[in-house]
Parts: sequence; C-alpha cells; structure tokens
Amino acid sequence: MPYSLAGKTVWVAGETGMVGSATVRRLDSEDCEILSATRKDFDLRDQAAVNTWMAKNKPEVVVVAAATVGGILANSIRPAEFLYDNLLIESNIIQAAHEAGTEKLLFLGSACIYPREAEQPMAEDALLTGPLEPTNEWYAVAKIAGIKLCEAYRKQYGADFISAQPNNLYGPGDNFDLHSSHVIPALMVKAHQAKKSGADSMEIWGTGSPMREFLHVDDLADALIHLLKTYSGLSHVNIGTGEEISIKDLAHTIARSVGFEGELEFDTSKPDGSPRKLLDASMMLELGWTSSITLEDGLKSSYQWYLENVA
Ligand code: GFB
Repeated sequence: MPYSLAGKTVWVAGETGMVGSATVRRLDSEDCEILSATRKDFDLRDQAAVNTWMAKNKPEVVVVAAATVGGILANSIRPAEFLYDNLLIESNIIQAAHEAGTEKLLFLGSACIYPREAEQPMAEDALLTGPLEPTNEWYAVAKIAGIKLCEAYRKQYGADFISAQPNNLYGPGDNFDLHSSHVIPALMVKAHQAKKSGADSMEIWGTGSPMREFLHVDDLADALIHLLKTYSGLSHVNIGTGEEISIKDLAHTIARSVGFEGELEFDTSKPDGSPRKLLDASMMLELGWTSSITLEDGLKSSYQWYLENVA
C-alpha cells in the first residue's frame, strides 16, 4: 500500500548538509510537518542525546541523511572518522527511531557499498559479493552496516525501515573545499581559480579514465520522497541516472562551462579509486521514478550556486 506523508511529522537528520537540505526543500511541497534538530542542538554520535530528542519529538517519518562524508582523499586519510562517526550516527538514529515508534525510516547509503570489481551496471544483489574499493572501504563498511541495520530491524521488529543507494552526488550546498570535496566541486573550484589567475593549466587527480555516474541532489531528494511513498521492502534500492562519463570528459565539460581554456594536467600520483560504478536503477524504474536533471544543466546551476554562495 502506498504510504502517505500527509499530516505526518518528518525529521531529516542532517538537514544542513547537501542531501538533507535538498530533502527538506523537496518536503516543502508535501503536506507534512518538518521537525528540525541540527548539530547545535545535539551530537548525533551521542546515543543518549538522540534518544532524548526522539522520545520528546516522536517523528513519524525519519530520513537518515546525516553522515561524515568526503571525496577520495578525505576517505583515505580519515578512515577512523568515516567508520566511527557513521557507525554511531546511523545506529543511534535507527535504534532511537525504533524506540520512539517511528512509522517509516529511510537510510541513505552510497554506491561505494558494492565490490570494486562488481559486474556493471551494479544491481542491488551485488552487495557483499566481493572485496570493496580500498580508497573508501571504511565509509562503505559503515554504510553496509546501516543497510543491514534497516534489514535487521525490519526482520526482528517488523519496522518499516528502508534504504537507498545513490550514486555520486553534486548540487547546491556541496562542499567546495579541495581537501575534502568530491570531484565535481573540486574541478569547478580549480577551473574557476585557474581562469581567474590566468593559469596555463589545471590539475586533475589520477589518470582521468575512471567512469562515474553523477546524480543531482534535487533528483535524489525527489527519489527519496518517491521511495517513502511507494516502497516498503527488505532490499536496499539504487538511485542513479543510468548515464556515466569519464573523469577526463567531465574535466573538459567543467572547464568549458566555467570558461577555462588552458590545458588539463593529470597527476597520476593521485589515486583513481574505483574504475567504474554504474548503478542498475531498474528497481526505481519499476517503482515509477527516473531522474530528470541532465548533467549539463546540473553543472551549470551548481556553478552558479558556487559563484553566488562560495566564490
Ligand atoms: O568524487 P571523488 O573524490 O570520489 O573522485 P569517488 C572521483 C574521481 O575523480 C577519482 C578524480 O577518480 C578522483 O581521482 N578526481 C580528479 C578528483 N581530480 C579530482 C579532484 O580534484 N578532487 C577529487 N575529489 N577527485 C567517492 C567516495 O569515491 O564516492 C565517497 O570517496 C562516496 O565515499 C562517493 O562513496 C559516492 O567517486 O572515487
């Protein structure tokens, strides 16, 4: 049976992050009441604090969009934080939601949960069929634990807890810090700075050959609301666009849209990470959802957001 959000209290954990804020924006057009609790109110790694807030506010719907996240470099140099923070955040929220009688919970995973050598495109059942990509295995292990928590609470307690795996995200609210960002914001900053300084070249990490699938965060938010309303099952669900691009082509596209005309220099001492991670989004398609924001349009509006809010 479809689930109605009408009149429900909804808490998006991580509401100030890129995914959380997009989800809150999307929820504005639903007939529900959005509850708010941010980092200033309490630390999601503190089980007692999460329990207290949940017991008091009793959200009927919870979206777990809070996480310690970052790009390939941040994942490799901060493995303890990526594993510890994420294990605590997801465990605390899921347990507290169970105790508070939350009707529906949606946990956000990541495409890096799948094995490095998984057959492409990667379907949901590729989970735990092989070794992970080493550059982000810590984050992936935490996200796999979150998916399994939802499955376990569903099996043991009959809780309607589901999970979704989006591919590489970008959009308004992204992190543009070169040490911790993902590739799209990083290349926007690099192209922008190279253009401004009149540099001859900009640096791209790795060989440029890895393939990536990028999903605009507003598409993700729309998919999450669709899932909340239409899905109740044990399996996690992939969310992607079905389109992929090499890092080299992405770098050319970003340089063009920013207006940088110099050379691209590939620093092959930096890691490539996963060679390819295209999601099989058939389950979402069967549920009646497809993405609508093209990479070209998404890059344009994200660069505009960067110019207006960060640069
Ligand atoms: O987006 P990204 O950091 O993460 O890197 P992953 C994607 C690709 O872009 C890699 C290359 O091949 C990078 O080497 N790249 C080129 C750059 N230049 C740059 C640059 O200046 N900055 C960055 N960051 N990359 C992430 C995981 O893996 O995937 C996350 O780290 C998450 O945990 C996410 O799971 C979905 O796509 O490699």
